[in-house]
Amino acid sequence: MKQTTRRLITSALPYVNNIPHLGNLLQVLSADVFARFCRSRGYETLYVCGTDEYGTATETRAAKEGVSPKALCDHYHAIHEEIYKWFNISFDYFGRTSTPQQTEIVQRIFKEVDAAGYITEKESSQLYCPKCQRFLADRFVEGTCPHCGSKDARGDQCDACQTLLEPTELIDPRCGVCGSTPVVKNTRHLYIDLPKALPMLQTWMEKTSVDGFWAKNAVQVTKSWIRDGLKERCITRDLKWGIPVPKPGYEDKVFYVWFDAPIGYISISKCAKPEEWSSWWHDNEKTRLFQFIGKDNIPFHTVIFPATQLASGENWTMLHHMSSTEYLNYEGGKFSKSHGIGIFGNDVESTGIPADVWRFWMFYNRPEHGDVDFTWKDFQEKVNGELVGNLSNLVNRALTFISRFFDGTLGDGPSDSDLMKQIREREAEITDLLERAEERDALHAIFELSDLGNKVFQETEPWKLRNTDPDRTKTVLRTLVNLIRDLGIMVTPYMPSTSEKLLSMLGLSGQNWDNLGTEAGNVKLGEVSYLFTKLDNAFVDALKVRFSGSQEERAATESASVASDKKNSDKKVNTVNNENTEEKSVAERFAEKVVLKVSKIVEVNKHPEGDFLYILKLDTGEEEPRTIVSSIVAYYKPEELLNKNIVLVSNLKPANFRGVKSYGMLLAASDPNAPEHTTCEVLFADDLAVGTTLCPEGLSNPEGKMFYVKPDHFFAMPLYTKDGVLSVDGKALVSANGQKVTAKKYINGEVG
Ligand code: B3M
Ligand code: ZN
Repeated sequence: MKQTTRRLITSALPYVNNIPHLGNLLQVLSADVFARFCRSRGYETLYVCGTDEYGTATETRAAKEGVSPKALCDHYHAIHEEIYKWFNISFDYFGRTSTPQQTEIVQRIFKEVDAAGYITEKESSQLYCPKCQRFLADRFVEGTCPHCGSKDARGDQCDACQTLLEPTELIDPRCGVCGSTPVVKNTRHLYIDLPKALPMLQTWMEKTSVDGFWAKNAVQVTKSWIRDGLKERCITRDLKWGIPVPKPGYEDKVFYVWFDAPIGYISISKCAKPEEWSSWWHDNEKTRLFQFIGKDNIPFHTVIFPATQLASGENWTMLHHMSSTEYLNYEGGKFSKSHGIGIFGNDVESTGIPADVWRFWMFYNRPEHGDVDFTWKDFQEKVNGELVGNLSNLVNRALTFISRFFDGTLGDGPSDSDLMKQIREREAEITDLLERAEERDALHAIFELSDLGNKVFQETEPWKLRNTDPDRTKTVLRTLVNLIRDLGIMVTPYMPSTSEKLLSMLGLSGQNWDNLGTEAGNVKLGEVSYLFTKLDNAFVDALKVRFSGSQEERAATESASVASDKKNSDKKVNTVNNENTEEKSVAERFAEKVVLKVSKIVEVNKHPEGDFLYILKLDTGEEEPRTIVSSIVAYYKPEELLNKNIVLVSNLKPANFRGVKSYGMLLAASDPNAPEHTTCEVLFADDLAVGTTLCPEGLSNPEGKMFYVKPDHFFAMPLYTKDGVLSVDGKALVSANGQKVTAKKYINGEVG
């Protein structure tokens, strides 16, 4: 049914240089469910999101890695895109904030707000690094904590004693980038006058609280912000990576990232719809703005951004529905990238668990009413209990029965009207819940309906009834077909691939929300197969270990699972290529990500703490020798290694092996058919000069490969020896003048 209002949907713009973990993924996923629901229900829908790229964090990180902020953003933006694609997020557009459109709209809004008298100026003193020639953001000043004496305190806080600090309180402060001593300097900044905007804001809020719908936490946080009194908020920063402030005297400054980020929703819409964006964003009649964020972002979306919009004097589309979730934690703690704890977007794929299963768990447990803890035990229980035991079971039992005893078709005839009435009533409730984006409750209600289907099947005992009352049997089964079809439609937003599979078993396509509760008619079943498989204990236990440790531990255990990872990655590469022929090939990705360099072993020592580990010193042709740790003691004596040339993965993320840091890994082949860790042949490259780099045949290393490749990514590459030649995905790895590396023992082997 074509709806009269339309839906403008946004999910919080993720910081570009954070790899999102499951908790961060909640927002894009939640908005995706809502967008898919809206499309199925007949709303004109625009779902936009993109990376939030400006600010101190990006600028400092880029400086530390020695690349431009733009290059850093390009790199991470691509990673985000890949992750969301894997999760099947149906953005209408996934953009970024570092665009000319963003600059234009941010500057325009600022000028309007300034002209309307909502901008003030203030002078303050701030730490300045004379060497870097820049003011230092609080958290990029380091020094000694005045309270506990910890030497690693930051300008905003001391992690050791948890005290909040002012940067000028630090003893012996140093610049977080270059280490030199900063000085105190005066600087002027611009502020947005929120107290002055308050009356406008309150008038708007009274209206939205009637028309719109805000999550409880959003209402509470916003109320307490206003009750505590709004303050003027600084909207400029002394940085280079940001949007220039178009005001005389502020040529060296840029806007604070939180001033520009929410405006990103608007500029990204402009990138998505260069012609129509303005009609989406200047319309409070027909357009409803639904925003999906985490609770820590509430005041920026309910106070500061709306105040900016109102102060600009334009008739902006304003927030209508605020869906702000609580936190998702991991096994009783926090996700931590640096400690390798928890599941991050870029390693979910390697678990081999389909995206729909992850999506199911996320929504079934969406933290709508309080914080939620991801535990592997709960994951296993919910998947096995609900997905397999409830939904998949109903579909399989009922459809297999119809296939077997009715040849896949029940013919025209009635369904059970009482039961249909019950089903329709529940569906109306589910629709209402989804209209308000109460996705968790709606999904629970969907599974309750599925449960009802199982009960009906069980109580009817069609396997007996078909002999005594075949007509009644068909009537009940037709009702179940209607119900299964409806479940197929209702899970579309949550599990799009599963929905497609389910509906195709019924021989149906092109179904949408309007079909709910109608007669499916005389369907002819296609092939019936299982929707999901059970997660067994051993599998889940292994994953739990894998995601619990430090990255170092992960790197070490991952090298043991090269073989199985490789099989997965082969599959994954094929499906990706089928879906999108423009996708980069594996060899291209390899060339882009991995640096292989011929290096000479100049020193071999046993690791004092590790029986199987050598500490090798390498000449890589660079100025400094390189240390790596290699677990090949069992296979080679020191004299068999000394002065030999090997192939080094030279940009592998450094990892600790029992206290010794390893800056890379040498390549060795093994017999793919032998048990793990029983065969090993180091790939010697004595014919190749030290410093030679290797690249897949026909490709060249794009210049400036300055990033580390993560062990997960590296070990997912299908690297092996084929007819004796070191190859990746069917392409030999060769030097610029065509030299190859060969294996003597494992002619067709695995390489890791
Ligand atoms: N980038 C914070 C975050 O990723 C911030 C959101 C911006 S929304 C306009 O959690
Ligand atoms: Zn400095």
